Amino acid sequence: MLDVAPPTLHTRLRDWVMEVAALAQPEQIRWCEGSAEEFEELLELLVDAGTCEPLNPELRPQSYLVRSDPADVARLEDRTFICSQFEDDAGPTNNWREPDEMREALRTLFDGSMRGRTMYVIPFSMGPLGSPHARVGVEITDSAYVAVSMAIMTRVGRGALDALGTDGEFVPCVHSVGVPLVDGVKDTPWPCHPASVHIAHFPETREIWSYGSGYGGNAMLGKKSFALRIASVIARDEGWLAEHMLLLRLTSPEGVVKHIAAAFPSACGKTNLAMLVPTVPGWRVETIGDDIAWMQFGDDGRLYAINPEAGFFGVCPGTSELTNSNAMAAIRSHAIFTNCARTDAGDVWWEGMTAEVPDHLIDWRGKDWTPSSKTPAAHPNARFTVAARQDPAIASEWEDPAGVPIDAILFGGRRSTLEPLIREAFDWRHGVFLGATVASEMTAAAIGTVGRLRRDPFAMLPFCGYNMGDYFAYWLRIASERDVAKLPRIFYVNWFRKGDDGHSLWPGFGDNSRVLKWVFRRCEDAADALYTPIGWLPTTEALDTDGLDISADDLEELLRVDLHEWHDELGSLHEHFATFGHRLPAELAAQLEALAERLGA
Ligand code: O2Y
Ligand code: MN
Repeated sequence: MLDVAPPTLHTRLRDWVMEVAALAQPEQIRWCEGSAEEFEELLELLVDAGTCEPLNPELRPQSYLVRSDPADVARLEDRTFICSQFEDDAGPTNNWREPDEMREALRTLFDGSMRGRTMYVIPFSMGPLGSPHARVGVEITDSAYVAVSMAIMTRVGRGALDALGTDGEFVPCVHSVGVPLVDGVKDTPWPCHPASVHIAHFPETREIWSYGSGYGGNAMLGKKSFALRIASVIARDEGWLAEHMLLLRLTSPEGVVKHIAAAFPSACGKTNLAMLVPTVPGWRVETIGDDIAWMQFGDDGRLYAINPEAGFFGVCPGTSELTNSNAMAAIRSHAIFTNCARTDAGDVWWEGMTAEVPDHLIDWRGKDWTPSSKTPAAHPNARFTVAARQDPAIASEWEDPAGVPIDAILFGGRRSTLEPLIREAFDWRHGVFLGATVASEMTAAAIGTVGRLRRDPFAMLPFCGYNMGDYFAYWLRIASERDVAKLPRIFYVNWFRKGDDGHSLWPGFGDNSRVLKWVFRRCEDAADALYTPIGWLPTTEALDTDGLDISADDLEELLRVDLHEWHDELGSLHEHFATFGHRLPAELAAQLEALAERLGA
């Protein structure tokens, strides 16, 4: 095995790297430094291997298209495991595996799994370098595609090693595509081993092992695996929060700034909201983050948040100048596209990108495609990977080491019925109840039947590294341990309600700024609201609909609380809470009873 001198005196890190190398038996080890030259070199390797295809530099400078194996296209929740010592500590919403058994299985899988390949060692920081809230991880991978993706999505190299010093804590993350190059096996553009995928998390020892998939959240281990699953455990133990939330900065026409965190299940438009261009005159939205927030209480009793990531791994289909012009500007150059279609001119294309559909494309599988084709040109989970600094709406404070103070937290999901456009929780505990009951109708990005309602508490169902009942209790404890007057206000939004005939009642996108304006004014105690059994709702006058093409009937329907439908919902909520058994906090059961009482049930 070809080895180079490790660029660190951190003995534990060096020993661990050699241990993994002894197991996986790579041909060579390469420590990543995170430089531009290294990035270029890895991309060249990927082009030579047929993994990456350069796009036309005149249309999409310094950008590449990647096609994954058609069997490796999304996060795999049923192959994702929480390996806590006790099953009850993983809880009913996670796939639990006994840690020793999983270690044994992983030892077998990883034994020689990197033969004939380069083993990349990627030291990375989640959070701005120098921030007291940042944490270091080290990912070992045999995928150059993962190495370049991590270089965009995190802060890789010297800075992370310096933050570690000689004995700092790091989260070890091991990844292999699971295709050793032995016995004449020829490499493929997207090596993977779909039949044996394992994404295993060990919350007590804070380790991550991922095998068999090279795609997104399965392989870029800084993102969902570290920044959510493992970080949620670290956060619980240390008194902070690791959440599946976007972060945005909202400035009013008077120049007053508020920061909003929002948790929506996958495929509910977090990136679009984080990059929103307001239609309400005088208001401005800037992005802090589009997917993950780490939040800690400051000495002043307020909650401060950082975005631990450095890039966006955004979904392409549906992204356009109309739905997210900031994302479109961000990906104009220096972007990696995965599973998009390619135009004859050498650019990328996906469903919803332009009103006009090209006459001919090469689809995400590499096949000829025309508008009469029966399958989509781009995979529904096709993604762009791009540095956050390329977003024209990125806030100047997005890397503030201290984080930004949070004024409001939004929960939400995709529901075509029942859920009004916006409601405000009565208080923090009621807000936790709203978070605990988040539900969304499923789309292609998540596992399951499209259209079926899935409860996704706090949008953390696939990402909470411990028992969700304990997670609820942890959120509830904040109300007794903190000055509630300084806590963010909590809201629940639904952009997706439909009328009886199936038409969307709310235009969404830029017009969501109208809802943000009401949230902002509520935080100033300057907007009217109506008391209802499910929370405070805007009066129709309090919601700014100036210049909006919406009928009075549709507006009324958007804000209607149908007591019969809510009665029916109680059964589903009881069933949901029953999942958590004795770990469900009594306070949440009481919140449900109180709701039933308010509904007159
Ligand atoms: O399939 C994947 O690996 C992508 S999933 C994803 C990507 C970016 C942000 N969020 C998500 C998610 O599933 O929540
Ligand atoms: Mn997400």
